[in-house]
Amino acid sequence: MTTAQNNKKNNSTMSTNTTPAGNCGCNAPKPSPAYPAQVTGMDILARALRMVGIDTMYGLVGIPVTDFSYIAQDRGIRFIGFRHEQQAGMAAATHGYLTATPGVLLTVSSLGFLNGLTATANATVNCYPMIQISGSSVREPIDLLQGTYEGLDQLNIAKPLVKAAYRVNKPQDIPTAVVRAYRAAISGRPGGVYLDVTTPCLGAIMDSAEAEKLFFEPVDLCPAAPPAPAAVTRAMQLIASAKKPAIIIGKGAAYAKVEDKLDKFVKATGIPYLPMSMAKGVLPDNGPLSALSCRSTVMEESDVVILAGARLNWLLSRGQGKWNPDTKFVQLDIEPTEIDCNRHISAPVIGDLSSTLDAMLKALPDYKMSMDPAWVPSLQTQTKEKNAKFAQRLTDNANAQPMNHWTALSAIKPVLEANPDVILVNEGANTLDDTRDAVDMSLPRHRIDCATWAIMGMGMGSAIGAAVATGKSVVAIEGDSAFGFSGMDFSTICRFKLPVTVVIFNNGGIYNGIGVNLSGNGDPAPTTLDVTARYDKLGDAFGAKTYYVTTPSELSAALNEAIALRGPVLIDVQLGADSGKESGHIGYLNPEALEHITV
Ligand code: ADP
Ligand code: TPW
Ligand code: MG
Repeated sequence: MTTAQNNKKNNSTMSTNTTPAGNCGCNAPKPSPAYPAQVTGMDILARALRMVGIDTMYGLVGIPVTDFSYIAQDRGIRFIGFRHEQQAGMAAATHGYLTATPGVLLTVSSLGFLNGLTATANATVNCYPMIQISGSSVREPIDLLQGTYEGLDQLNIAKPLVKAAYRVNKPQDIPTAVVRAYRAAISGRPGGVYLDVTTPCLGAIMDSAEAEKLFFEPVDLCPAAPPAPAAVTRAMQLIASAKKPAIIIGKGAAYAKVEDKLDKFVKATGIPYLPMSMAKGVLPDNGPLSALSCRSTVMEESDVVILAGARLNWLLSRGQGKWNPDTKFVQLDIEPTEIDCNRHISAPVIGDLSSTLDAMLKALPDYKMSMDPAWVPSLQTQTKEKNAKFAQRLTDNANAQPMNHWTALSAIKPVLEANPDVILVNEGANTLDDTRDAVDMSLPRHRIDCATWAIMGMGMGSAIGAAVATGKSVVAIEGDSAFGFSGMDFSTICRFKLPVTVVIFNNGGIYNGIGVNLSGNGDPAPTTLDVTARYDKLGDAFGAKTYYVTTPSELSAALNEAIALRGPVLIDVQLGADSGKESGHIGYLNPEALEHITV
């Protein structure tokens, strides 16, 4: 009998009591007095997680967390087992982003911990709330470097990469540790939290009656953080004085679920908006006040820009470059240290966006806007022109053979726009940029991509997290290189029979498949993959419905069928190897030295 089975038999006391928090959903009968009155740290951990409302865990198990995963599953925590910890972490992060509660990742010690930590670090950078729980080995030989099993000083390695890191050494501390990790993940600016649980702590035994006293009902796990009234007044005065104002909506606004409040504010003031990539759809991309196609004009001409849950980071040229040096910024953010980090912010408003927008909406009747009446019409005219040009580009490429990115997207765009409730996951270089530009979003939190770090290798994990957290259909549009980072976890989509369609744009490489090996030694060029690879056969191996498509009409039919199927589907889209260009070439730093590079 495994420890987990043993546990199930002997230690039911913890799982059968009603919970103080009342939100764990365990409605089992009262414990029988015949049960041995002892529990392990693993029981306590499972119970503590349920008490704060955790109902799903993503992970990959082994020593020392296997038994814990069985216990947690038994106690009503859905366990989604992955093939690689990084992907389980991406799933947990996406779960956190979409639900505004921490996603949970479970890893084993040493390499499993490190594999998962990449995703927890990425979650921290992106302000997604998640908790990585990792088993760790016995501490004493780790600290003395005595070569213990999977010995690694995990807590200290995690610290610089996460929002907060804790270690729990004894079962008595587990409920407190879980609540602290939870609060750290979602309070203020959300982020990744590391919770180290040592093997002795997991395996320790306590009397149930004593353990029962450890649990408490945490009050207000994510408190509102209303802004200071003076900050709201300062911001409103500046906004009311603006001739050419604009709102930049970031994924912080998507996370905060403030679409209705933003909509009210935009409608009441008439101020146009511009979404960042993952904020597409918070307000409709093609709404009358959308300035999505006028990014340069906003940067060059707006006199007052409101940043709503968006950082002035590299994705907004750090407020430099094209930006008008006279533009004044209002920044609505929960994180005070974000203010002035790249550019002077005239009116910072620190608070949670929901409270902040409430305060701004309440103040609005006291102000009269001074917007130039020609500003919005000029953006609308420009939008029409830009969109017509863009549509022409899609039409011009619609029948190209072999297909290029635009051909494929001319087929995909109408299908996705006719299914607005499908969540779109997207990574790659050209595959990312072109899909983002081509597909209009009309619902919030329906676009998840490689985001702030522009990392490859979020695709399968994020698609799984999105499908599990929402129950919605997901379409992941992946470059062939991007897919390679997480491809094996397509099998996880299949094992859990998730409604996820993976569309792979195969142009045979990173950026494209026509790189040239300058040495002539016969090896592939650094950017070259395999344009003849049949990714659909990988899907066949795991029982997915698969398609190999070479024309836009095949692609459109396949995608429609796939979405209707609501199960695992892989569509291998054959592009030409010459489709796509290198992005972010650093040749401008030294044009002469790098001009011979052929990608
Ligand atoms: P994008 O990439 O879409 O521009 P960023 O990730 O750069 O978005 O910025 C998101 C911002 O939103 C962060 O500065 C973060 O502090 C902020 N944020 C996150 N949650 C909230 C919230 N509930 N209220 C206000 N600001 C928030
Ligand atoms: C973790 C560098 C940026 S974009 C990209 C790589 C490897 C792949 C682009 O090729 P793909 O798309 O996906 O086939 P397409 O349509 O342009 O051909 N390692 C990590 N992150 C990043 N960003 C890279 C490498 C990179
Ligand atoms: Mg490619």
